[in-house]
Amino acid sequence: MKTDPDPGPPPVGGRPADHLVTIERFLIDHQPASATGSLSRLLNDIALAGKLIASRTRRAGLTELLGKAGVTNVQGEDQKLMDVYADDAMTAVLSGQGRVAAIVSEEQPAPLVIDEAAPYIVVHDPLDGSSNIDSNVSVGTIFGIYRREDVSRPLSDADWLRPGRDLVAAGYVLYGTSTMLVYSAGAGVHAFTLDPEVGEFLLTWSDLRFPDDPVYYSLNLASAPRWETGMGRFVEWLNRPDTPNLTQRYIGSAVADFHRNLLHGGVFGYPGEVSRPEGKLRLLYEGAPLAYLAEQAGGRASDGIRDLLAIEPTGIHQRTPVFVGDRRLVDRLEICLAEV
Ligand code: AHM
Ligand code: MG
Repeated sequence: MKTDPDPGPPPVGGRPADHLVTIERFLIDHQPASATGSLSRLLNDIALAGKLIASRTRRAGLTELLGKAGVTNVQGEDQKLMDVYADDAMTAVLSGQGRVAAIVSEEQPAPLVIDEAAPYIVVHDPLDGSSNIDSNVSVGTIFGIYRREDVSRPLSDADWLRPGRDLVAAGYVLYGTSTMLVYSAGAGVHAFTLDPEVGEFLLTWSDLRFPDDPVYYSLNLASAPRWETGMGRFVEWLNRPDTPNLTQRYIGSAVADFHRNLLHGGVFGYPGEVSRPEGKLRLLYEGAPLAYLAEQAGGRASDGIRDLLAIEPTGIHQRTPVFVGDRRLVDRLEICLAEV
């Protein structure tokens, strides 16, 4: 493996904000003329949940919010106290507004029906990377939003078992050195930083694009012995002298790895393993929202064979291998996996 060549501050492929604008104002100014404003309000609701979760994560070490909740979720994973808090915060802000029909959460065994007559379905991982939280490492809330095709029909699996291609918006709130909300509603990717003093998300970057020259690849190489052979070909290609001068960075918090690679260029991957070909990450509320954002930023995502946004889910907690980020790197990965 190459040692880190210290690439210095690489370029960010986006326009820095040249004026002060809150997310609330930005959403209103950028919604289509025909829009009712309902989606903008829903994104604002999620921004509020982000503020609540950010405020708790900042105080987590002081308020006995570190550690396990003593229960496991439906996936058999230990729930952290902060997982539970973040899940409750999302449910609280998304309920009772007449906008959300149902919520699918990593922390809930089944979809939570909120309002049968409402137009949107929200899928989310309330606190991605939460195994890192006790070590003060960045975590984030990942979300995706689907619009129901027919609100007069009773809610059913068909409302949420939908490919990422059907998303009308997606994004994440990253709780890192600062709190940042990144979203797309189909017209570019925009990033806002929370000013904790005034309690507002303020525009930082608009129209984020993956930079032309990728810098990072993010793979947990400790798992390499368990991957299928095509992955070895890809890692070998990444490290060839004639290939881009990439360095390896892996946080173990997919949302944070994705964010760094979006700003500075690169690819994140969580492959399947020979004995666990489905990998670890969840399609509906981890893979698909990040894939949607990647495509909006000029990148793409794949499960190694097909476009991640095209996969039709068969279960809400379905897992999938995920490769997401710089378009050419994801294309190359698919070539390496396809070779026999
Ligand atoms: P989580 O949703 O329970 O936090 O698990 C998902 C996380 C991802 O954020 C991260 O990429 C991955 O698990 C890390 O797993 P590993 O330690 O196997 O590399
Ligand atoms: Mg997660």
